[in-house]
Amino acid sequence: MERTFIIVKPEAVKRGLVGEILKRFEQKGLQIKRLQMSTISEDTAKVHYGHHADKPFFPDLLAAITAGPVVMAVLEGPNAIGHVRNLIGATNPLEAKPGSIRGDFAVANPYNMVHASDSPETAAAEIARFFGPDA
Ligand code: 3AN
Repeated sequence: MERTFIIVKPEAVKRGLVGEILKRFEQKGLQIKRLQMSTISEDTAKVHYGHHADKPFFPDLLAAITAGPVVMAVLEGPNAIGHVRNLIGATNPLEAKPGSIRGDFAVANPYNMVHASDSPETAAAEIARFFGPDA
């Protein structure tokens, strides 16, 4: 069994897509183990997206992820990290295939609707960051 971490981003919450996005993970067969709605602070966003700190789009990325409430979840299942990355689609909405979440609902970065961990190491770090070290 593997666990991963996702964020339904502010633009998706605003558009009323929380249920639609969580439904896709559930109907794939992944189990929601933890779920919470909150607003990400600027300081936490800088840590979460620290690997992009030197990119020209970093300020826009911070503004987008802190723009309003998000829904975060821990999902569990066999190969959960890979399945969730497949379900959300490519980072660039233009390259995300129709049928994927980004392919169906997003047109341009940084508004690509959902974040998902991309490795076991980032999943563990992100689950601890947002749900606490004992999650
Ligand atoms: P992913 O979210 O697919 O793991 P990352 O970690 O490379 O991709 O990017 C993190 C976030 O940064 C993306 N979800 C997207 O919102 C934003 N982003 C990535 N590339 C760009 C870009 N060229 N312009 C604006 N925003 C971007």
